[in-house]
Amino acid sequence: MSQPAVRDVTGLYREFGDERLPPGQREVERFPVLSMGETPDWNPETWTFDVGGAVETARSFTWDEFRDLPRETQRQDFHCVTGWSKFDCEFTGVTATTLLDTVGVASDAVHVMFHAIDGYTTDLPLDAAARDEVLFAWSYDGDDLPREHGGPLRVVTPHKYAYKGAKWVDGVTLLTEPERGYWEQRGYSVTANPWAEERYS
Ligand SMILES: Nc1nc2c(c(=O)[nH]1)N[C@H]1C(S)=C(S)[C@@H](COP(=O)(O)O)O[C@H]1N2
Ligand SMILES: [Mo]
Repeated sequence: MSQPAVRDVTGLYREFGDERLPPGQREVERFPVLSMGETPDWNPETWTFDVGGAVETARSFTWDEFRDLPRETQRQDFHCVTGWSKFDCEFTGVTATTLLDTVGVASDAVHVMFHAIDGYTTDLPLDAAARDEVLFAWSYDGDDLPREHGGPLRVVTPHKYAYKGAKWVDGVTLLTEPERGYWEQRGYSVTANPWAEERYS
């Protein structure tokens, strides 16, 4: 079987700045782990991925149903707000645009909240969330996503600091008014553009 084509989105920085490495960041080779707590347990029998709120059709996906959605492999950069960036990560998963098209976004939706099984939440304006480069990813560099990096499923947000990418994600809520996620309630930026160094609000 031939390998799926990899879509290289590492050039997206040109939308935001002149340099691939955002200001105040340093490039690292290894992939550090940053979690607020322990890596949570995951039960594939009972796990569901729920999309609700301001959508046309609320949906609850089983693991198999989620994995049947159209998938894509992308080469992306990863920027942590604490100052490290990792270039050329390959993630496979479902794009946010595919997922949102599947449920249909209601006309009054303006904001998105991501939920994870460790209780983590993070939020983004709808236009920042509904992008092809936002992936709900289950694979990293050709292998299953390691549990400490958010396996079985995480979000990656190469256009934002990485706290916008919920590890162990199990749901998305479309909102008609902005609400704040875990770090956003604690002073981190809602918009989190690395090229504008939007670290805190
Ligand atoms: N569910 C969950 N997602 C999370 C976090 C977390 O603690 N829990 N930490 C965030 C932060 S602050 C960062 S920098 C990245 C780190 O991802 P990594 O551990 O794969 O490097 O995950 C983000 N997503
Ligand atoms: Mo972070």
